[in-house]
Amino acid sequence: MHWDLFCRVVDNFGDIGVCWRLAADLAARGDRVRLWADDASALAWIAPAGAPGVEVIAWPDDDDAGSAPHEAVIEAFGCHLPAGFVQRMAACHPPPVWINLEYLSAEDYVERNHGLRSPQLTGPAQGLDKHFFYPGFTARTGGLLREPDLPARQQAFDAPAWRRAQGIDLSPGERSVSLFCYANPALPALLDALAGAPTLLLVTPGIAARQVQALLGPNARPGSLRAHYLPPLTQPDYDHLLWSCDLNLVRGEDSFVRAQWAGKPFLWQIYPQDDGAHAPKLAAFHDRWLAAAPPALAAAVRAASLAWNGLAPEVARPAGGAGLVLPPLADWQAQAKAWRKQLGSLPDLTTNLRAFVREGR
Ligand code: TRH
Repeated sequence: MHWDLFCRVVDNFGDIGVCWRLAADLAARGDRVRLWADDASALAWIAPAGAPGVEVIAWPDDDDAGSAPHEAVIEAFGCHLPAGFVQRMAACHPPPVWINLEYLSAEDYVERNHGLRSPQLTGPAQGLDKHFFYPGFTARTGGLLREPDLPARQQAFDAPAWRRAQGIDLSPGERSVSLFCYANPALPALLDALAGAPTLLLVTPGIAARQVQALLGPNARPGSLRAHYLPPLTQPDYDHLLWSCDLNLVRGEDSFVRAQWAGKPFLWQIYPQDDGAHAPKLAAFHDRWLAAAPPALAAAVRAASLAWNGLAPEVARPAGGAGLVLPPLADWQAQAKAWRKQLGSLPDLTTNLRAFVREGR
């Protein structure tokens, strides 16, 4: 199969990160992908070597004479395709299967809307159908990106060797925690919670590093917390970071999914929205994620997640406490593996997408 995948970078790295991962997964299965991106600059560190079968192309001008559309066209995250390209889609017989790949959510509307057809009634797209494709956590959604060889790669992974190769020196008895976050007022509380045991904090570059440096400063905090500042990692090496750690702090969409495939305890900082829409989105994920966990653990993880996202009810703050209490990692580890097993029983997103297009032709 041949795909046109369109990506506009809104901000941060998830739009291009998700689109790259999808393009590389399609190509690894023998397909060919044209990835049209308005800003592919982050691929220089996310995927410096590129991938066979993926052609990265600058976003076309609306009126360009442009390429003939392939049999499947993905409009990622509602990025609005160039009008000239849509006109050429409408002139194809049969027209391409046109898919709007939506943002990931655990909310109920996803199952209701997944796969819906949207007839286009006006403009250059008149007569075409667009289909909504929702990633998700259940069999009635499009599923999650998961490469077929992921479990084998995880099985073969040698964490100490990888850390040595990265120049990460973990002391005996020290736990390792990765940090990838937005600006987060709960970071001091997290550092306080981590300082309770010997901890090496592996800090990703950018906003996470700036916050930790400001908080730890030259006189590292009392207690047993120390920081190691990472360079930008490739996507495979970011996976290796998640697999090597005892606890992962992730954000956005793609790292959030990768933390779940890592099968390690994690806290997700959801992309904050001014209208507060992120709160019910986080709650919906908690409900699915923790449904099968022991009730006491579920309550502790939910409380820590709400605190990390600045959504804990004030009354929940321990009197005089840091306001963020981490559950015992051993109990949490069992829940993380059980959740990964549950997700792993579902077809992955790329498998579902390819089947959807085959049925639509
Ligand atoms: O960067 P993000 O916050 O992106 C977000 C989300 O996509 C969110 O849905 C969207 O609304 C918002 O942008 C605009 O987080 P995310 O989704 O985890 O994307 C980061 C990507 O960068 C992911 O593919 C992992 C990758 N990455 C690396 O490859 N190496 C690294 O060192 C790090 C820190 C990340």
